[in-house]
Amino acid sequence: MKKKEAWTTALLGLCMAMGAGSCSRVSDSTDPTRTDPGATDTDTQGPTDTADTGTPTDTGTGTGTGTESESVDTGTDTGSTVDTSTADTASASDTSTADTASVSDTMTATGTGTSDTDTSTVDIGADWTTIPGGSFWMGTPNGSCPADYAGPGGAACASELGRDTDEKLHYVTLTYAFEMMRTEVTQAQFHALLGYNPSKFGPSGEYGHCGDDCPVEQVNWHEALAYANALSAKEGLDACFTCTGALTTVTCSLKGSYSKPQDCAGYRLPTESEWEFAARAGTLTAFDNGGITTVGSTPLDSNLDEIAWYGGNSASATSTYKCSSWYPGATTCGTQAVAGKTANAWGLYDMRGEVWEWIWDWYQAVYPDGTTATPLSDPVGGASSEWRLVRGGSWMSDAKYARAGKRDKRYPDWRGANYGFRLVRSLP
Ligand SMILES: [Ca+2]
Repeated sequence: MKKKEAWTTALLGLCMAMGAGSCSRVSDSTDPTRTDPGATDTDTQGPTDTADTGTPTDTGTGTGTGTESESVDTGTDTGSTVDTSTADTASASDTSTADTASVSDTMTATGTGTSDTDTSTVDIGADWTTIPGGSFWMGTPNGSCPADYAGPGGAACASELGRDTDEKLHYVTLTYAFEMMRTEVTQAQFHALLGYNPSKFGPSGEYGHCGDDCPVEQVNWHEALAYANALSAKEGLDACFTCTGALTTVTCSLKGSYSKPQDCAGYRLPTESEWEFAARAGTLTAFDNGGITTVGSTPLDSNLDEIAWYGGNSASATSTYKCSSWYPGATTCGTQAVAGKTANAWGLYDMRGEVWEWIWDWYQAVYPDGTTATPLSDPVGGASSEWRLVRGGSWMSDAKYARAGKRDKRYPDWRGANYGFRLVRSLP
C-alpha cells in the first residue's frame, strides 16, 4: 500500500542564495542546545549556512607598489547552485543552467493529490488526519495550577521539568475541525510542487543525503506558505496567501480577504493552538506518551525515544554532521525518514523532534487568559512582532525542547537544517 503523495528525487538549494547576510543573522534563540561547527553566526540552536565561501577579493583601488589591502569578501554570495528555473515543474525537464544537482529532474507525477502515484517507501496509510474541534489546557504547569486543571497533580501540580516562563496555562477552545498532515512535508513532496529542494540533508546537501522521505529543511516561513498555496492550487482550493517573488526569495502574507487564517479553506500553517492541541492528542504530560525524565540528550529519555528523533538518538550513517558530544556512541546525527517513530493517538508522526515546525502565529511572550468558564476561542497569536513561532524541537534538540508546551521563535526568513513544517486545512 502506498501513500497518496507522489515522491521524487530532488535538486538542491542552499542558504547561500539568500546572501551571506541572511544566513548569518544573529539568532533570537532561546535554545542553546547545540553549536554548529560550520556556522558563522551566533545561533546555537541549529546548523546554519556557512555563508560566503568566496575567496577574498581585492577592494583596494590604488595601484603601485604599496601594500595591497585585501579584505574578506562579505558581499552577497551568488555562487549557490540553487535551481532558479521557474519552468521546472512536473515532467518538464530541468533547463536551468544553474542546476547542478546530480539527480536529474525526471519526475512524472506531482503533488499530493489523491490521484497521484506514490513512489514513497514510507507507508503511513492516509496522509492526513482529521482533528475535530475541542477544548484543552494549553501551556504547562508551573507549580500553582487552576483549581480545575486536569493535568498531573491537578491544582497542586508540580512545575514541568524543563519548563519556560512563557508557557502559561490557559484553556483554549477550537470551534472548528481541521485536518493536519501526519508527517512533516518531505523533501520529495516539497520538490514535486515547488521544483527545488533546499535541504542540507538533500541530494547535494552539505550534510549528506538523508533521502526523499526525510523532511524538507532549510525552508523559511514564507517558503512554507508558498508550498501551501501550491498544494491548494493543485487541489482546487483557495490559496490562502498572497506571495511575491519565488523560490527562496518568496514573500507571503495572508490574503486581505481573510481576517484570520482559519477562515481560508485552503492549506496553511497550523496556528500555535492547533499545533499544541494536535501534539498533545488529549494528553497533558510533556510528551504524548508520558512525562519527561531528562532535560538534556543524555541519559536517554525513554518516553521521548519512543516517539521522536532528538538530540539523544538521532544518529545517522548518511549524515556528516558530527554529534559525538551529544550522547555516548554518537558519531554523526541528522534528520531521518519521516514516520520512523511511534505516532501519537491522533495518528501524527514526529510532532516532537525531527525538525522544528513553523507555526502561523507571531510570537507573543504572554498568552491571553483562558479558563474553563471562559475559554480563549480560536486564537491566532499576537500582533505583528519580530518572530514567528516554531514548535516541537528537532533532531539536534535536548529533550526539554520536545515538550508539547515548549515555544521557540525565529525571524520569518530564518532557515536551518532543523527547521521544516507540516500543513493544516480548516474543514467546513
Ligand atoms: Ca517535528
